[in-house]
Amino acid sequence: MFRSPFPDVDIPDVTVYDYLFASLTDEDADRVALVDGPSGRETTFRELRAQVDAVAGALAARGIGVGDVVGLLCPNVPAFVAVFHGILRAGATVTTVNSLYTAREVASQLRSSGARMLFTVTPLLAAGGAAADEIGLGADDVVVLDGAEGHPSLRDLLTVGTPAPDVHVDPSTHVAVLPYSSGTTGVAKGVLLTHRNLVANVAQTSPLLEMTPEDRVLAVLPFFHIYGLTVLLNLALVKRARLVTMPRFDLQQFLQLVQDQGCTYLFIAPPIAVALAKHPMVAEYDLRTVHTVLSGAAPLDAALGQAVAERLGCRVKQGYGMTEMSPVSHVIPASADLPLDSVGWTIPNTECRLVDPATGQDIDVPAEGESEAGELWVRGPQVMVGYLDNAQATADTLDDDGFLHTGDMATVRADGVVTIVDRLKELIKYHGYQVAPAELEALLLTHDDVADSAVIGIRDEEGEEVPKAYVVLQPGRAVSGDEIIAWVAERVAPHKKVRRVEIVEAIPKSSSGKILRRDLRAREAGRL
Ligand code: 4UV
Repeated sequence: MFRSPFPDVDIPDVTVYDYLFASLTDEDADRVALVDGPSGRETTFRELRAQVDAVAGALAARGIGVGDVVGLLCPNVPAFVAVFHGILRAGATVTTVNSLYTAREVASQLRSSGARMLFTVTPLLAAGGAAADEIGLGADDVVVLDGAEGHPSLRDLLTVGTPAPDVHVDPSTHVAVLPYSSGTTGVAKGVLLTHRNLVANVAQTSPLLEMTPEDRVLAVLPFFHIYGLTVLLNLALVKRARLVTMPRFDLQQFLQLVQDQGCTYLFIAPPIAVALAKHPMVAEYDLRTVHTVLSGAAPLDAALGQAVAERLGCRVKQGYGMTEMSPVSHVIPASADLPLDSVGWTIPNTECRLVDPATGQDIDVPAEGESEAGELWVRGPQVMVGYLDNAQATADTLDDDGFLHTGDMATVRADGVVTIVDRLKELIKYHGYQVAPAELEALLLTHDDVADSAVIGIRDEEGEEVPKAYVVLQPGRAVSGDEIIAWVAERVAPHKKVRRVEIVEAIPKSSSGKILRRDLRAREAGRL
């Protein structure tokens, strides 16, 4: 076992709202909290807090509070922030939904989480409205923030006038957010994250990321994903930094906003690093205000990270996390000079084990050099309570000692620096987004011509991880791989598309019927 090399930090025993807003000074209240990138519209901390309180009051007036789940299907716009924190302030739980989801996927999450209301925006109303309809929510339960015929709008909620309720919850047990993650195996499950989990992870990363009130942070990574929610949104709010929101990634708009808004701190995933390092358009903008870039959500190629640092003249660091850890467990501190292929040190208040998956034996921190690889286990105040209504998946992931088994293989150096070297679990990451093989396999089995299937992640020509399906056809059928690709694409969010299909005679399986993914991976490796 090894601990964080940093001293423990104090984790206040408060709700997320109190942590972010209770100590807001008059001076800070007049600072700009949010800038809507496309329009330039600004919201101060005072205005934001008033909106959060108003949303909480309006929800309380509708009878929404402790024990209720509310869905939030919304891109990065300032209203996301008012609504997200308003729901928490009302004592309810937010389930954040990927804004690229199809109606089928939104409905599945709303149903699983037991959502009683949905907040969305006009461009996503087709998917959100159909999903809400499917699970039996009425038009009045679907708030369309920017206004749509027949639905309440954010303006309606802000003018209800009911004061925010006095809610008393135990931050250690009360679930604040319910993001969905497939974890190490199976389909996506609700991840129970408490107020304490979220407060802890901000408090733990805060000393290492060195964000200040002078920072202008570009919010392009989605707030609905836990990386955007904790490290971007909540950290920037507590630091009283300025967040510039971007609803979707577009390189030109990204560069324009960095230049026009004087952004200083960028949170990215590796595909954005590729654009920043290689795209000719980058040279046309003045990006000199940027001092720090943090990449996470998928492995960053060290040479690529270095190229970004040199081109932008800034420091580039890497963080590692997982939805189930709220999400951060490791990060390269902003001012530390560590190899970019590492994920830095274990953050404060956190302990790790590296366990050989074959033998179950602990791998020790070596006296010098780097250890063998083992599965990374993590224990700390940021680790989830468990999965919603899924005791088995919880028991498979969280052990009796409180260690979360990440399903990632890592090494540790004598000085405690951790490097993620491989993924043991089924999960595929496409552009930093989760793709659960089990979900695609289940979907493929509903295709009339498909008898069996298995999905794994393979590397494409650019080294990008992409989902590949092995498909066994029903006898006498002759559907092509491209037809299957197109059929799946109609039913899932773009990042979950199957991008390669191979028709095979049989799927390799164990005697108990489990797909032998290792065999499929070995087969792919043999082709390289
Ligand atoms: O559950 P999830 O989608 O969660 C994330 C979280 C990413 C974060 C969190 C905090 C940061 O400071 C930060 O920089 C990034 O992505 O997916 C979890 C899985 O994604 C892989 C790994 O397999 C996790 O179990 N992953 C995430 N970050 C890295 C990574 C990384 N830096 N290197 C390699 N794999």
